[in-house]
Amino acid sequence: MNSYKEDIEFDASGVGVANGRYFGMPFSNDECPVVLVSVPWDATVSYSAGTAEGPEAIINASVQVDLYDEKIPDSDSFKIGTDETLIDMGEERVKASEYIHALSAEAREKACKIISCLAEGKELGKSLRDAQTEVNQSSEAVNYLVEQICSGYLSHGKIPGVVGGEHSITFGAVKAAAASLPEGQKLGVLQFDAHADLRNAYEGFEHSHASIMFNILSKIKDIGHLTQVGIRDFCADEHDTVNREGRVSAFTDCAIEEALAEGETWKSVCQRIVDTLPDYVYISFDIDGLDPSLCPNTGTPVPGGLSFQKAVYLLRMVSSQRKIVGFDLCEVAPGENEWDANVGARLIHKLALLAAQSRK
Ligand SMILES: [Mn+2]
Repeated sequence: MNSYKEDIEFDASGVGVANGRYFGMPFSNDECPVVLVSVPWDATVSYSAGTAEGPEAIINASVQVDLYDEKIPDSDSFKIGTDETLIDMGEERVKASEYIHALSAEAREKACKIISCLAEGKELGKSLRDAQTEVNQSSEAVNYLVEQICSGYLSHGKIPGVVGGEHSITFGAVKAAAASLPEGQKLGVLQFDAHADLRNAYEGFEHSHASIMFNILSKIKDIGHLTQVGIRDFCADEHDTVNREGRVSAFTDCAIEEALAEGETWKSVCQRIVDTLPDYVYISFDIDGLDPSLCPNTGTPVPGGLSFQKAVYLLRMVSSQRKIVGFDLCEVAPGENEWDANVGARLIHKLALLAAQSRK
């Protein structure tokens, strides 16, 4: 306990207290430069589900994260908030995250039927086509809700950090971030991912996790550039899009490893990555951009990928040279033990600290 301030209940060096908030931090969101928004949505996950349980698992794991960062003075007194937006549901008011979780379960059930029908090579009948429309509508409802929540924090000068959920949860957050920029500025999106996510709809879902970057580029105004890092699983069409669309730079896992093998330093590669980005940057971190040993239960793991420290080194460089407007961490799926959520909690802590540093 801080002896000089008896009234402070929170001790950053002590054992975290599970209170349903990220890192067990008891502060009101007004006091926090960064507010984390849980979005437990995983309706369109194609391979294995579970990311809807990501935010809660990360909250539980986050209480054991050490809040001191050796590179940032006062990092252990840094305050991070937890969104607790309530929405009206007729008579009662429910937390936005609980509403999204329920909507996700409903949409997921429909999506599973559609995905297994398609996997058998069959055409969708009328009822499944209707179900597809409903899943797309639920996706839009979630996108809108996330956009509204993030816009609220942005308008109060805060940095929203969205915790997913599948990768489609990025849409509303990026839309809000792009709309918050000063006149004439364009948003850069820095994407850590094993996948390019540039498909034009996937399995019939317009807001599929596999289409998120396609949707951001085609449906959101004022996106200046998309820079992808760690990409190692993509189709020919997506590769084509990267080459054709002048706003995309892909630092594939293969290209990065090749550069390092031939003697380029990671510092130099990171500088090339940062140089592609405009002043204002949104960071979208799909956990599968990391080595799968750090996220064994994520939906679509791929061998290769960044180490934790390499990713953090790049985040430090971006945050020292650009302004971070918002960020997300998605595709964390808890397994039988706490490992995936533990890595996720540590990553979200670095993202929050460094985003705030970038605005100083
Ligand atoms: Mn992704």
